[in-house]
Amino acid sequence: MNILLVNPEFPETYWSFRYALPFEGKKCAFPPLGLLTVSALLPKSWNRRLIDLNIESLKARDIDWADMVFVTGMLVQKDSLREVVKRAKAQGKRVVLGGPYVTSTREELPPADHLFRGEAETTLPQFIDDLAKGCAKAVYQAPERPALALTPIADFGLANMKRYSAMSVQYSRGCPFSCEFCDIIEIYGRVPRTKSNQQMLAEFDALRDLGWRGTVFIVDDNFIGNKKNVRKLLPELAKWQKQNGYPFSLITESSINLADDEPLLESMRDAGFRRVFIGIETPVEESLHEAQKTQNRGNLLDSVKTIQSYGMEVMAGFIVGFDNDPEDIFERQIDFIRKSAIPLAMVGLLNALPDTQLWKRLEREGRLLGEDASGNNTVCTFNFKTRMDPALLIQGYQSIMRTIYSPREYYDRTLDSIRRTGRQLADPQYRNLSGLKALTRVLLKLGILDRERKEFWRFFTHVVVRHRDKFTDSLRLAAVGYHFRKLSDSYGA
Ligand code: B12
Ligand code: SF4
Repeated sequence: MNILLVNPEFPETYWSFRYALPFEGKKCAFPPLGLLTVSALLPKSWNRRLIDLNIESLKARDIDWADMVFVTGMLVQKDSLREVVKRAKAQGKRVVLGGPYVTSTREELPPADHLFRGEAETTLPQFIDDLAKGCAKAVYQAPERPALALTPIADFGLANMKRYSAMSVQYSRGCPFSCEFCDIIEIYGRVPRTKSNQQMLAEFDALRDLGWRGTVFIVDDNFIGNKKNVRKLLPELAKWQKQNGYPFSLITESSINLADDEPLLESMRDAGFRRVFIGIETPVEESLHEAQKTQNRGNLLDSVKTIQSYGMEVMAGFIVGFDNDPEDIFERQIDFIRKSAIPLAMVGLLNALPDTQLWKRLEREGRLLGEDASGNNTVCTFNFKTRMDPALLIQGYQSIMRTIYSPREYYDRTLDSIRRTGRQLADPQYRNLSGLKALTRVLLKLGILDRERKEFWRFFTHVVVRHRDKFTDSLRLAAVGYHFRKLSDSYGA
């Protein structure tokens, strides 16, 4: 049996890092872990190949080779996903669809042969059984969410590792909080399930054995969702990192209450966590209350500072468009972002994702505009009637983007972040030749060709004089800042 696993194309968003990746000589930020996991659930005797449309194109002969085509996707990938299904069907192939889009959408799906809603750890083995008996079903939905003890080590070797800037592993699924706009809790549940320490160490071993060195993204919805287990895992990770010479620089996502637990922060630092993404959303208390984001309480700026003081760069999500947003929301967001020293501030417009609490409330209030959200919250569209005039919201949103990614603002914020995070281990991937190439590309593009080169040299000089230990990290941040600036420009901000 030949299985072709296809990851559809992403549009340009913050997370595509499309303008930053060429500096590193990479094509895509992260591999599609869902598909690599699905691959590991298939019988060992089956042949499999991965085509990630974010690094290569799908050719007719790739489809020809396959007996079945497995496609994944998020909402933002739906156009590309539809195209892949169309092509595979046109070539007469059996098509299997799964992933977050298929799981959560209410839209009509393309004509696949088999749909997998939810996680596949129990349903895929069932499908393989049914297929052998000639009675495979059209839709598979597990009666309950699977224990992660059933999740095999992903087939990392299937991915062309050289083309990605980071590798991904997953420790837990689900989040204990109940933010109104969030679809994580609808898809993956409110009881965080974790892998065992042995499973995690085996995944780290697997990546090390495949030769991976550099960034590893622990792609949890909320890494500290199950604090009891995380506390037991971290010392083991720290030990592993030390024994292996710190090959991985870790990134993850967490709720902001991480700042209230300094022993946990200390363990994360020791285990090699260098960046953490946090959903801050807004500095406006009434809007946080509306979003049921109860964990974002107290002085959020102080919480960010505490996390940074443990050597972790804070990245964060921000949202405008809540019913309770005051007229000066845009200035308040800019002010917060400036004071927080968060270089990568991902600001988006509120969108109602299918089946979320927000979606249900807006439906009750008759405010839905009848379209699924695009999934891309940086595109200036709404799928519900906003309280604030939509034109004002878009204008304000663009003014935030224009301000926070203007080179002076961005570099100042980045220098503040560098100061606050203090001395840390260097990112391993920059110790080699590819680091040298990246440096040349950054100097050429940002230091010579770019119209904002004066600001770059001001930043660069500061780094060389005062923060030489953060040199490679600074180059990464300069490249990412360029990506955000280009993106803001392309949105007309
Ligand atoms: C890592 C991650 C990313 C990474 C990249 C992931 C990648 N390359 O695929 C980055 C950071 C780039 C990213 C970006 C975004 N992401 Co994201 N991301 C995640 C996260 C946290 C983990 C994904 C992962 O690897 N999971 C681990 C695997 C094992 O789980 P899985 O993919 O669900 O796969 C299982 C099942 O779904 C199923 N399955 C999956 N595919 C298939 C296929 C077949 C054929 C079968 C049978 C089964 C199957 O089997 C697997 C095992 O059970 C998820 C949340 C989550 N918990 O999954 C959000 C999530 C997928 N992202 C989401 C969103 C909204 C985004 C962004 C749009 C955010 C934004 N506003 O910009 C961007 C868009 C990307 C872009 N470039 O433009 C949403 C998607 C919502 C939706 N309904 O589609 C999620 C669910 C989280 C959320 N609510 O924010 N993301
Ligand atoms: S903390 Fe994050 S993952 Fe958890 S419910 Fe809120 S938005 Fe969703």
